Amino acid sequence: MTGSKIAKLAVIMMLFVLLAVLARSCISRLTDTDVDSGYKYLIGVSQPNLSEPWRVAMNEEIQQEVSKHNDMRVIFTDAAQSSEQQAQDVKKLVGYGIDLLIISLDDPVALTQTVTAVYKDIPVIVLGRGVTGYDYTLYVGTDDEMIGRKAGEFAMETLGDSGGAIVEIQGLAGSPTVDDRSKGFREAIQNSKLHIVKTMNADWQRDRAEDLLYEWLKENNDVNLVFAHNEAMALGAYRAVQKLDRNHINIIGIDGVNSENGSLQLVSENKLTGTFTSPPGGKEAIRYAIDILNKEKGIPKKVILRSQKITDQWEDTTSRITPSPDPSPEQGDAPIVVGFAQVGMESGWRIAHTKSVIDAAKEAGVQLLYENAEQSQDKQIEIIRQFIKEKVQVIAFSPKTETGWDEVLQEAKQAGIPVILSDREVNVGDDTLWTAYIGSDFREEGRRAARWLMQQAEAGQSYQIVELQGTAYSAPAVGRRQGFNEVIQTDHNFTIVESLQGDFTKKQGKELMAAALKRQGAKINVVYSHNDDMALGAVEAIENFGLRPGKDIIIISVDATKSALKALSIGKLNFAVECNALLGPQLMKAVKDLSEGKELPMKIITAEGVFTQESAKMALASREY
Ligand code: GZL
Ligand code: ZN
Repeated sequence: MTGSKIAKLAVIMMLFVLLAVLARSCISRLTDTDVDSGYKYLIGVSQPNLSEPWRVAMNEEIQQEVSKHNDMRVIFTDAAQSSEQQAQDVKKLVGYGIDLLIISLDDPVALTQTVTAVYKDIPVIVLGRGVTGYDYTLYVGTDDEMIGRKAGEFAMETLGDSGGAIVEIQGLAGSPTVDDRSKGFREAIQNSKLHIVKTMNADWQRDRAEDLLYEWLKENNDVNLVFAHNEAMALGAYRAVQKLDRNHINIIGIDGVNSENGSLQLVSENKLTGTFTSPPGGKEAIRYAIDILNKEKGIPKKVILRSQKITDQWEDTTSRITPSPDPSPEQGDAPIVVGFAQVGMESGWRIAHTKSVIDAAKEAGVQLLYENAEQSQDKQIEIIRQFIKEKVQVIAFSPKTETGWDEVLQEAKQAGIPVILSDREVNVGDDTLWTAYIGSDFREEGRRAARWLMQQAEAGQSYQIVELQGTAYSAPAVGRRQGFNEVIQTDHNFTIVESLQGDFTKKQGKELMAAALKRQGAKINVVYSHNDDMALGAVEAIENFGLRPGKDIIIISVDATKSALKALSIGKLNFAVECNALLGPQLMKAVKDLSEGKELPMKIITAEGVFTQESAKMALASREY
């Protein structure tokens, strides 16, 4: 090629590169007119890739929701499956001066420090699959352990009593999403005749799943079902099975898109036996982003979306308020009637919770029928039955225990009355019997108590712990015990010498602690109490015994009500994990959303902190409860 030709080519190349750079920058940069048109908020969205329909749907939902606000702009980035690139994308977005980051992660571990760094300056919403830690404003997505468990139950249903051999195709190794989905699945099948004969990591990618499974199937015949952690890998599995003509093998996926060319179609074409949708959450992310940017109160920590099982008998389980049968003109603006069956009056926390719900109902113009079950499950069931008879439009309650509600919730469902769980969860066979749960992550509360104890412990010192449990079989007692144990069992210096059955009352805390001191004496150096009232009872018992609470014996409590903060500030308690009692506003928002026909998230997990003796002194003055 002659010299001049080369020169010409070089010029053309230069022009091309220049154009490309210009084009790229103007796609991602906002033109000045945008700024003049007075947009107020700039949202950045960072995707790890767009190779799954689920992620494309996520961006579409975000775009759709943003376009309803002319004061908002959004910039999307796509890291094409590279975690390094995604970290770069986030830096670039922050460089553009975004007001809030929405980030979805395939590799939460690699991106944690990037998210933590951004979270120091601007709000961050993590969207989609699980995330590590709590360094973000809000997580919107699914509960990975629950979805894994549902997939396991579905696998058992599919293979029946004869059971069978399963290949598990996991997403990116190390991601908490993978651990949780796998954990839920394995727990569900553990006592069945289903067994996992092979686990492989296909990093969420369809083609990788196809290649890995194809190679493995060539050498192995004994497979009845493939469980893939997302729908792209389930599709890859389907292609491998097809190529080897082994299509008796069932395939179950997750994160399906509940749309025409999504999961519905794959199942109806018999490519998948079934799948569990993960609502992308784009809509919810933008709605909460607006509340966050407008500094609304009561922003939750996690919003867990309800996953639908899609098989050939799919039925829509979203529940809405049935509009009152014949809204006559004067009835048209009649207030919504909500029946609230409160569990009791056992603690300071409970009084604050009740007040929060009653005040919020008044504020929202909701007619609240309030009844108190005085810590009796039978009475609580009776109250709910009464609400059903009175045809209230929503039932809300704080279930005393996790189990024993299937029947009465079935009756509420039959009557078309949605049920919202306020504060405590239930354990029922069919979780569509309740519409939404608004409350805490009790296991995390227990973990926080244990983490603080271990952080402040003297190296090599051993700790004998007395645990005062809350109401037997109640969700907070079960969760706080589980979470605390999960952390202290990592270090043999921490031993629970006695775990005593309380019921969240001060009286019981005092009696139980006095008895434990008689048995164990000064051997006890830590008390871990599931709530403040029992902890304050224990304080009195310790003083009567002649020891100094908060000095001779470390006392850790949960709730962080005002009385606990007072005890902390005078050194009689050492640490309090907050359990947010102000659930009224979020309950009434959920009731309003239902009345407007909006679908509710499955769980709204409240944001909560912790208190040391120092931070309690500062917080006391402004403490609402
Ligand atoms: C927790 C709540 C518990 C409190 C106790 O959300 O259910 O019940 O921790 C209360 O104080 O009795
Ligand atoms: Zn707006």
